[in-house]
Amino acid sequence: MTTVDGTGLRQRALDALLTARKRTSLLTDCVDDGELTAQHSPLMSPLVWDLAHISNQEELWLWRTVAGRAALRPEIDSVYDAFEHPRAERPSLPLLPPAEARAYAADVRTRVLDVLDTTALEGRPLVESAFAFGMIAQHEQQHDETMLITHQLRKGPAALSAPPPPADGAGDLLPAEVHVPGGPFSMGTSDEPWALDNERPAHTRFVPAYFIDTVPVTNGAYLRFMADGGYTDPRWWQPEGWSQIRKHSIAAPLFWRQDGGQWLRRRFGVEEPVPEDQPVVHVSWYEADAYARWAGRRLPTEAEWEKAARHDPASGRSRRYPWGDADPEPAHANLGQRHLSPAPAGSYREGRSPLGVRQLIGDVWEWTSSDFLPYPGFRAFPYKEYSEVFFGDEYKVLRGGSFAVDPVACRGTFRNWDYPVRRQIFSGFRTARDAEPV
Ligand code: AVJ
Ligand code: FE
Repeated sequence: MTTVDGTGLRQRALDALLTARKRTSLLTDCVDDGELTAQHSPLMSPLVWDLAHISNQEELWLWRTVAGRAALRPEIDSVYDAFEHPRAERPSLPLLPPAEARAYAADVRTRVLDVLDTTALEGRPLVESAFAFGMIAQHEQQHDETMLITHQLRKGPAALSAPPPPADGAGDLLPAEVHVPGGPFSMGTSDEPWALDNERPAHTRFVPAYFIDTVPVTNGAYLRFMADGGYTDPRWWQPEGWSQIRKHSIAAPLFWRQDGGQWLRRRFGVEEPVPEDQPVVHVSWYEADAYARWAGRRLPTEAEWEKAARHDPASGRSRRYPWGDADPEPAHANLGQRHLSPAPAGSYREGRSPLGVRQLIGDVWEWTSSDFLPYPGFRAFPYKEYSEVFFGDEYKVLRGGSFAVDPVACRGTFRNWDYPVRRQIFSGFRTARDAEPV
């Protein structure tokens, strides 16, 4: 990566914390106290829970653990422990009211900036390369994405707005798929300073040759699946996915509605015709899997996704991003909630991989066929509840990040996971197929 000394990482940590807080404020200042404390969906916490949980984690890791100071409000820890209370229960907890949550957040942050200023960034794994600060900035950004999902689920007029994404490159004539040669590549990382435990360590994977879609599957393509009876033919569906769509009468992506002959979607309080050129979003793993089978294809494995995103055939090296090792700039990818939708398929020419695959980073999270499992040599760090307790066959891996992901929480190695039934998340997909052996 870009070489950064201790000072550089301290500055980077400061920037990341400030950027995250700006976004947290944007997401929580645009609605009134009633909306902050309401539960907009049983799938989500009240926004005011996320707000105080962000600061409780910051206090726990940076104030108490890194600085070794006493708990500021030990009595609230259990309320903000995500494992003690499922989301559906959180509205009935004794939550800090909005003004108190904001005061707590400001107090923790003032103390933490002092800790960042005065802590030697060496000697302990937690502070090496400012890791704990980077981890907490990523945690806040992840909850900001969660809060954006809550905004999407919330009823009523729009509270957020943003300009539409640019469509540069969307007019380019592109092949439908790209061939990725078979062979080994380096998956995961051992030297990305703020990579989380589940991205580590770097290890060699052999991946047979395959083809992968140049761009994510679009709404237009998905509409063809729907028009072809995709939701009414059990041949395309895993049994659990078929039961889910039957039980809940699912026949389109979440937030879509048919009006006469036209499909509309609700997006952050505004209804609009479904844009055919944009990647489909708000589909479950089962929907993605069914579409792929209908198309005579399959979802890529996690290793295939990462090889397409990071492998540089010229050097044989794995890079940090599809475009190289440079940190994401606005021209590379639709990240950071600069826009409130994916960009048209083909956009972000500058973000393409050496083999020409586009939009691997940003726009929509991409479902892969893989279960969320540890890499060989995995070690939980700094706590088992970030990744380890989720390993197994219950969760599917998503890659690449969405328009709602900040660059600090997104890279070629970053792994997200969720239940295969989930569709309120900013999830889309691309498809793949085996290449015939030569
Ligand atoms: C990695 C997005 C699945 O939101 O459940 C936030 C991130 N972990 N607080 C989640 C996380 C603890 C996590 N995901
Ligand atoms: Fe959390």
